[in-house]
Amino acid sequence: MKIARSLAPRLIGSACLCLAAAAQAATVYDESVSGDLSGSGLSPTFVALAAGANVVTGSTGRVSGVVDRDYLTFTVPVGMQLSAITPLAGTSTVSGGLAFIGIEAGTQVTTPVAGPATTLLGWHHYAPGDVGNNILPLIGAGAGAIGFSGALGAGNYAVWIQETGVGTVPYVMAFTLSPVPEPTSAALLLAGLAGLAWRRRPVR
Ligand SMILES: [Ca+2]
Repeated sequence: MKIARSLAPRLIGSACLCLAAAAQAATVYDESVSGDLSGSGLSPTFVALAAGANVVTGSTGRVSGVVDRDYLTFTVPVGMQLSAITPLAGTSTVSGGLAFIGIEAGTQVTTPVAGPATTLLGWHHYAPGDVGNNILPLIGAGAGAIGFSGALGAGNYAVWIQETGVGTVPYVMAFTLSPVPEPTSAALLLAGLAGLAWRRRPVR
């Protein structure tokens, strides 16, 4: 019994460590390993995301007049939300200018490359100054798009990344999934009281 008692906290501790490790940043797609992401908005590359920061590493830009557009799609599972999109160190743009990222609901980007943005949930022109910052709120505020605020809930999404300047530039983009926050204690209390009131109703 002594052994069991002393092991229990350690087992709980190691389980917590495992959960923490699962939430660490992980590379989920690297173009240098798995090849260029799809260049078609109608058939984006599917990328599986897990809890924590999911890092997609690729490159975009214009070479010989051809723009390497990258399209990917992913699913946010029930109980989770997309809480951040963060350009990480290693992200650059042609001459430090602006590159583009957009997101559309569903498994395709149907928005034409020349716009308008009305079918996008949002978009943002990212620059090296965005490195390390969550740009999801800026994407949600993209002009002319459907728009959103806060995190994006369970569902399918398609992302479009492009740099139209001449040259090839890398990007390292982290897509963070986090659990949908638990209801606040006040909300739980109200729900509990409502349940009590319902139970006290006379049976007819
Ligand atoms: Ca690419």
